[in-house]
Amino acid sequence: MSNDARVERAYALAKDAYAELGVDVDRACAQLATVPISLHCWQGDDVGGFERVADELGGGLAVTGNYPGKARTPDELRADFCRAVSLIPGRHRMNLHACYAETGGQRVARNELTPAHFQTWIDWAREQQLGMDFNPTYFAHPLAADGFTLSHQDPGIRQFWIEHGIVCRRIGAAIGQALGSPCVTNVWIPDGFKDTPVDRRAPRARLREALDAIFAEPIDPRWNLDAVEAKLFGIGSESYTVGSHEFYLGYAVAKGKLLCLDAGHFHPTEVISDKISSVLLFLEEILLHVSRGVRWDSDHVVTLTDELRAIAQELVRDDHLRRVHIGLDFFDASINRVAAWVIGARSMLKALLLALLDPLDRLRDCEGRGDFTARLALQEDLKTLPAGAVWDYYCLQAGVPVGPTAWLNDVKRYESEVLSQRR
Ligand code: RNT
Ligand code: ZN
Repeated sequence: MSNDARVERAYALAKDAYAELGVDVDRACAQLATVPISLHCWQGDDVGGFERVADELGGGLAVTGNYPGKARTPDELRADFCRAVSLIPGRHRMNLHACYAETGGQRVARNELTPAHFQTWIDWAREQQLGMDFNPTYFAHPLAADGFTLSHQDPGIRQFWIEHGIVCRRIGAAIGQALGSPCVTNVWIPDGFKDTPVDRRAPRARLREALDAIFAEPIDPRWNLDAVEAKLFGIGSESYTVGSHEFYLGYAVAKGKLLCLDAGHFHPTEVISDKISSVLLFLEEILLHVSRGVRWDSDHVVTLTDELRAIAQELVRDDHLRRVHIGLDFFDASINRVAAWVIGARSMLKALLLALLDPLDRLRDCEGRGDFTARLALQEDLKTLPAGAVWDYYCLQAGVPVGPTAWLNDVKRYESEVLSQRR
C-alpha cells in the first residue's frame, strides 16, 4: 500500500471512531486550517538581530548552545524561515523584533526607525502570504545595559525608550496596513532588580507614565494592536520586575490593551491555561507567547505537553480563537534552529487539533449532570483515540511531509546543503 493510501485508510477509521462520539473530524480539520500561528523570527539566530550595537543580549535573556548554521543575514533568516514554514501545515505569521531592521549598513538609532527599515520584510511577507507581528527591542543595547529602560530613573534614557515605543507602533501600523491584517505590537521590557528594592512603587509609576506616552497617538486597530507582556523574574532581575503580572493586567484592563501571557513567565506551579478564561472576561483580545518553562528557563522549544493541550482546550472550548493571538516564544541554539521552529509550531497545531477533536457536548453533559466519574473516564479514554491518523491526513491535505520523520529528512537535507556551508 502506498503511504498516502495508508494515511487515508487510517483517517477513515479514525473518522468513524470520532463520529461514534459525535465529533465531526472534517469540520475540526477545516477549523484548524483557519488558525494562524505567529512564528518568532528570533529562534532563527539566537535573538541576535542585525544591529550589533551591544556585545551582550542582556535583559536577562539567555540562549545556550552553538549548533552550527545560524542565520547571519536577513536573507539567510528569511530563507530558513521559509524552509520551516514549508513544513508546517496552514497559513501563518512571522513575528519580527525591531533589532532585525535593515538599514543598508547605516547605523539607525532605535528611536529613529521607520517603516522603510522594514520594507524588505514587508514585501517578503506579502510574497510569502504571511501576516506579520512586531516588537520594540528593549534589550541588547547600551541604554539598556543597566537593566532599566522605560522605568529608568534618568528621564533622558526613559525618553529614548518611549520614542522607540512610539516609532515601533507606527511601524506595526505600516505592516498591518501593507499586509491587510492587524499587526500585534508587543511591549516587553526587562526592567528589574537583582536584589530587594527599597522602592517598588516609583519604577512602576514611571512605567505607567511611559506606556501612556507611547500609546498616546491613536492608531487604527485594523492595522496595529498594542500588547503588553509581564514576567515574574529574569536572570539578573530575580527579586523584582517592574512589569509584573498585576501591573500589566491592571494596565491592560484600564487602557483596553492586549495582555500578553507568556507560558514561561509565571511561578512554575502557575499555568496560563487557567488564566485565559479569567482575563478574557475583562479584555477583548489577548496575545499568547507559547513557550515552555524548564526550571529557571522560560524559553524551551514548545512540545505537546499537558499544559500546551490545556491552553488549546481553553481557546477551543470557549470559542476564543478569534480573540486570542497565538505567538510562539522560545530560543534554543543547541539543536537545528529550523527544526526547532517546526517542532514548536507543529506541537501547537497538534494541541489545537486534539482540542478540536474533543466531544465537547458529551464532556459538558457529564459535568452538567455532576457525573465526575464519567467526566474523568471520558477525559482519560480520549487520550488514546486515533488523533495521530487525523493529524497525518491533515498534513497530507496541506501538502507538507507526513509521518514521524519525513519533515526532518527535509530539514537534514537543508542542513547539509545550506546551513553547513555557513562558516
Ligand atoms: C522575554 C519575553 C519576550 C522575549 C522576546 C525576544 O522574557 O518572553 O517576549 O522572549 O521579546
Ligand atoms: Zn515572551
